[in-house]
Amino acid sequence: MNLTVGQKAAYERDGFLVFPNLVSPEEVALLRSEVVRLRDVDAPGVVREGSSGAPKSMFRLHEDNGPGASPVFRALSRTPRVLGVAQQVLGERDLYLHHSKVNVKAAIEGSVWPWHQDYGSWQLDGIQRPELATFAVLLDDATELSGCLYLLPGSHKWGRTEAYLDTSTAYRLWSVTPEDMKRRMSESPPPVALAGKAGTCAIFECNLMHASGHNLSNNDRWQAYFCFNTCKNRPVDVENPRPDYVRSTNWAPMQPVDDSAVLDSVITEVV
Ligand SMILES: O=C(O)CCC(=O)C(=O)O
Repeated sequence: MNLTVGQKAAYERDGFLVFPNLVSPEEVALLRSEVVRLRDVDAPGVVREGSSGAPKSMFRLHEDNGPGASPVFRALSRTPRVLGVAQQVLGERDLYLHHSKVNVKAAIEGSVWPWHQDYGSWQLDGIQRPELATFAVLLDDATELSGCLYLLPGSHKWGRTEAYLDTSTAYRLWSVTPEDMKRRMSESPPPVALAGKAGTCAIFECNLMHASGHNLSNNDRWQAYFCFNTCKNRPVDVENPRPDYVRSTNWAPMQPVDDSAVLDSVITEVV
């Protein structure tokens, strides 16, 4: 899938692009069945929250080994629609996934993601330059009530903003302080809600401010994320690196597959 000149200019200006209906209803159904298959797996890459112990995040779906491995998510991450778009916005052919995950924002209980830049965490992983992009896939119809993602247009141009470790949510997150965000937002265009039908996708720059609210609806809000880095920007060694499921050490360039590979993928036994 080739981005148009207009799309490339919009990514440069706003820091994100949205693609309605990029993933078909049949593909969404298959991806959702994978989330159901994997959500009870007891793996280090599953972060739970709430009285139900529902997963908040399930990591490392894209590899071909490990308890959370999914051939369907792996295939999707390598299609021209996903890998190809990431290659174009990052201007590099050789990419790998720093991590992949599904955020399962459970009905009523699924909680907030404070305003943050992904590079706030990834810099601490030893990644030297903000040359990453995150590809998001809506696996439900996402609404403002169900805690859809918000993107702040143009905020990637601010560069790195000082982050603090917010420990108030199930997933400890390097976030931007409320004071900084209030000041920044008073000078910025309004946030854009990534609300829409299941199968809608977006790609956003790693310094783009984004956040989402609590899920007050009676439906879960499931969303997949593929976080692409360029192979030449792989992290340098750091003391006490985060686990492999969130800071991948598989830096081999991803090999593309056809778009049809998602529906063609079969569940094979994983090691
Ligand atoms: O899924 C969400 O609502 C937000 C996730 C997010 O911002 C992140 O994982 O960095």
